[in-house]
Amino acid sequence: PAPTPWWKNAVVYQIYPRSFADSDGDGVGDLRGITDRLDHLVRLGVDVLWLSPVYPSPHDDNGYDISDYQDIDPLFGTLADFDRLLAAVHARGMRLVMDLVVNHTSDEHPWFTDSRDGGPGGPRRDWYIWRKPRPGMEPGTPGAEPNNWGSFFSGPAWTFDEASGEYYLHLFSRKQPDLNWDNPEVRRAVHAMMRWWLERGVDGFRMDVVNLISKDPALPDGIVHESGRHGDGSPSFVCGPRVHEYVAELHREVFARHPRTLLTVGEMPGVTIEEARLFTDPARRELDMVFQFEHVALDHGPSKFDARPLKLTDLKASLGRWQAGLADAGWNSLYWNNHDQPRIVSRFGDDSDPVARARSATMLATVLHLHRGTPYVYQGEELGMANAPFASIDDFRDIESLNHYREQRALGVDEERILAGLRARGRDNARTPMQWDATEHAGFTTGTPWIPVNPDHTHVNAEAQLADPGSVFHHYRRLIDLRHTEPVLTDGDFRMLLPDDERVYAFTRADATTELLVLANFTGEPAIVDLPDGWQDTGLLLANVPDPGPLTSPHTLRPWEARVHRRP
Ligand code: ISL
Repeated sequence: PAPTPWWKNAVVYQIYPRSFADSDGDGVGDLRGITDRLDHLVRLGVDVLWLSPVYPSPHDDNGYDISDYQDIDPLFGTLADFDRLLAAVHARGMRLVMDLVVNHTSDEHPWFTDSRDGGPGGPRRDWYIWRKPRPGMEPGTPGAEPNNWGSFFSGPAWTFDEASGEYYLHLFSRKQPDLNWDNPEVRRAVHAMMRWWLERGVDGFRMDVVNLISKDPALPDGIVHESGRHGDGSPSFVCGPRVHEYVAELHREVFARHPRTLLTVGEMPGVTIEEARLFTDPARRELDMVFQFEHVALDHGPSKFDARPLKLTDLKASLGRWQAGLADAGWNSLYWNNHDQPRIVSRFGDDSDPVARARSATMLATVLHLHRGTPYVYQGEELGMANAPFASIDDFRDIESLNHYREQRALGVDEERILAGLRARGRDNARTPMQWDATEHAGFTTGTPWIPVNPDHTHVNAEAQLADPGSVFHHYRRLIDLRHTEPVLTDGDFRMLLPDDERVYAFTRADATTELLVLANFTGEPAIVDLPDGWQDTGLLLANVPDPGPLTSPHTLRPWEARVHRRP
């Protein structure tokens, strides 16, 4: 059999550069700030850093709208700063992967301004997706869009260009026009750009919405769900007709030509298990792993801002299905948080008092890190950072939240109701500055941070947690260490126990020599659990409570308790 690829027992740490560490006092994090803080990541023990976008950008969507793929935004530094960061990462034995956003560019990218200004028939017109207005409608008026699709960030997915009388497609904001991947020139330009970064020394790519790059060229109207006014275009672009052809071409033209083994991750909203297997079965030579969203879409109604409590049995069913579905082929990412998700301790745990907070944060970490797949830690998660106390709409920065607010207000929805949804699910929860210490701006900046730091940094911060062996940080460090030292975590079979229990998450991992049992109480009350045979008094590998004591049958788990046992 082929040797196990290095990324199967690696842990990835995601950095959102804007909010990690600011070296020059302008209130925005930067590359030198990251370089200065690398020792934090060495102590934590992670293997790979994934940087959210640092390329030149008008920052309509915080850098996910790129206007130059081969440079660094002056806000974050220079290419020389980037090379120094990369060398410092490599010198510490870690690797660095770039965020690759090629479903769309910024509307300020020269590819798009050429496409727009050259008009129909111009040399780069076909690099983007242009269509005429709906026949019989007044161009530029509501309803005249080429189809009824809504954008992910509210409003129609089309914007009218007066000069040419045509519309361009944007699945995200109007400043993020979608590239036309059916055009081979576009694909060749993307391949060349990716090779340029690999030659510079980066170790791979996290590929933004890469399962949305191929659209059904007919662009048919979508169904209008009860929740919205626009049509749902996703059947025409989620894992669209030519997506595997384009991803396999990336492998052939870029990844396979490179001498080092890379990490390639496909971020894929709406991907099914069947599709994920196709993308990540090594025999098909497409990608190493997917990053999918099913488990973070269980606790809301038709709109993501319609927050509802999680049913633990739904979470187990979802994660369990993915474990089983990729058991013999393919690979998945394991995560609770990223820069688009509210903080997990506030979402599936309890951030209301210090003990419940540390317990629930470490319980959640234990459950996640003991699954099969590659674990991801999002900056601050290793401290148990929580959602922010946003008071009014003025506290939000994210285009998704601001557009949603405007749209809902225009529909007459009550302001407090909208704010409740934004507080629970808004992406800015993940984007408040990293909490390094208890000083004024948490050690993030000497200036004024672009978004306020969470006031809880006075007691939740890296400095305090490093000094406390019982902290969330040290629990994450131990979990990451286990990933490196226990082969059963990488390859062992996964078996879900107690699928119908609404309070306790339980499973085993097993290979030919070792078996692990994971028990986790997802509630703030004691929970009694009947053990499977033969686990009584087995060795304790890890727990998140003081004096955990031996495993009895039945066993009473304390509030938010998690423990891992090993046999033999
Ligand atoms: O958070 C979401 C909106 O509710 C997701 O649908 C998210 O937009 C989707 O997972 C794609 O995310 C990625 O691409 C976006 C960017 O805004 C996100 O930050 C990025 O992670 C467009 O580039």
